[in-house]
Amino acid sequence: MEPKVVVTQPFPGQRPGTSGLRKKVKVFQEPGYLENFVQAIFDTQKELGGGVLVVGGDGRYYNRTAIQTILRQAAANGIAKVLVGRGGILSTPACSHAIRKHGAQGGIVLSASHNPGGPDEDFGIKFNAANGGPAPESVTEAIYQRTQKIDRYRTLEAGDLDLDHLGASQLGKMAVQVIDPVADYADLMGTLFDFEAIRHLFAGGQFRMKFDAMSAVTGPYAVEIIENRLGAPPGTVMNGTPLEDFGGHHPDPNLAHAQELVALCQGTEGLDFGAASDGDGDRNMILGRDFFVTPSDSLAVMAANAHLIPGYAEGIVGVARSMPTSQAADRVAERLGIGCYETPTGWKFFGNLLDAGRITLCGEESFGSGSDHVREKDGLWAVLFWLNLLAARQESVGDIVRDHWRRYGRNFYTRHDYEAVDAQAAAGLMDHLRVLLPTLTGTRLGAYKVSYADDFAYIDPVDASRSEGQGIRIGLEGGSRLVFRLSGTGTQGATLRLYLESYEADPARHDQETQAALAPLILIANDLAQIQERTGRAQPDVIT
Ligand code: VG1
Ligand code: CO
Repeated sequence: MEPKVVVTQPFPGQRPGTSGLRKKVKVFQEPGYLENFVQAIFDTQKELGGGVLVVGGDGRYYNRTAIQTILRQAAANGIAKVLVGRGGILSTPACSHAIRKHGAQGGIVLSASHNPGGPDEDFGIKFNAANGGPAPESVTEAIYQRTQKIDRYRTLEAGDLDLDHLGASQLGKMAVQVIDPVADYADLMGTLFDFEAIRHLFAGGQFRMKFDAMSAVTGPYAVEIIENRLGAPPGTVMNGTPLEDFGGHHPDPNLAHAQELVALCQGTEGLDFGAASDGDGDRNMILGRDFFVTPSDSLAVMAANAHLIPGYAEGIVGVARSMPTSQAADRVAERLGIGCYETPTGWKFFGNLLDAGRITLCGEESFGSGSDHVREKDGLWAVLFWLNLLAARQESVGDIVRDHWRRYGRNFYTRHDYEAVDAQAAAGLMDHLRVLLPTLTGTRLGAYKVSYADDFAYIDPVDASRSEGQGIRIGLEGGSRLVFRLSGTGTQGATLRLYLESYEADPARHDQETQAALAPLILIANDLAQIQERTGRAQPDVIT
């Protein structure tokens, strides 16, 4: 096993987006593409030398190949030990937990999350720091800068390692340990939630639920936790076998992509509880019978009810939400008298707040929620939180949320995505809005007066780092908002995201249909941003 140095050339545009570097598999297959990025991680993250690294992915196409490449490079770059999930599998939250539990210096997560998988679909790579969380912008920027200058990478002349059996082996001077991807994570969940109460809920035989793993990484985790440890009937977990192409679907837990599950929750025979997670296991969708819990509401309900969950019984210190997430959680934080933070999109911005003990819970509108138990959002954690809540309150999902609205008011919320639009047209649309911004405050948009309009910039309260250009925010009187931003996870053209929110205090008006309630704002937003003229699209591709 000889170390070797391979001469290489930079690839333009290896800049990580909202959550790591995501490209088509075909791009990652170009000779040197993955290797360059991995070498840039080792070149810039010096503490990995002589240290421990965790590696795992969501099992999508190219996962195994990429892991073997990374192992050879790690060995040639002086990493002392790599922990890798069996079969190359680690959900994103389980990877975060493994980094923290083993005191590793970092981790490499292989996933394109909710994007489709397969030879013609997407792949991704992300570096997580020693706190278990996605690297902060300073680190991702340093890695990117290195990729643009790189001229050689180190690897080892060696064959593939067996990743399918637990145990230790050696690659050159580096130790490799294949670890159980599920056990530690399942144990952690057992420390946070009242498993006894949830077991009781299932044992009663009345309560019916399904968890849709969407043929992605959470299948084995959900079977172990929900069926084996909590005693839900076999078959509670659907699509539970991870497939390299996720069965040809988008492993994206929302009303558009999890239709099979949505249908099972409808009507008088509908399930009491339906839940789903995404490709890498960090997202969640929560459904009751004929009831969809928006992720923004889910965060607010969790914050308001955290004291009912053993892991949070002593109360929560604060909450954070990404900027486009609805302001429902803010109202709970205000009433509890705890800290409340608005961060840019992407989990990396929660890391400092969690590390500094300023927040306990955080979430995003994009079906992500989590807590200080790891440093990633966590799909199954959210599902177990809701199960624990249902067991504790003995009420339906819908009743719990409607009760929440009565207490706090309802934030109607929707996101409209225009996918794969022309990148220049999308950039032009954002520029157009930026030009308008300074003229908007104090004027009227339809029936609404504009209270503020800005391009969101964030100063991290812990380390004072500054992030600019994080999306256009237009706040309207009465708590309504319009938010526009471009996705940082797509692999084709640009994706425009339009986020809309309005606030309704009157319980008599809480039962309106969401799109209808937001219709006036939808019109204003389309008009203001000239969406149809500029993108050629009359309708969004996905509404969540
Ligand atoms: C999207 C979501 C964002 C999320 C990110 C990663 O980013 O909007 O909230 O953090 O995906 O999610 P964007 O830039 O496309 O809007 V996932 O489940 O990678 O890890
Ligand atoms: Co994900």
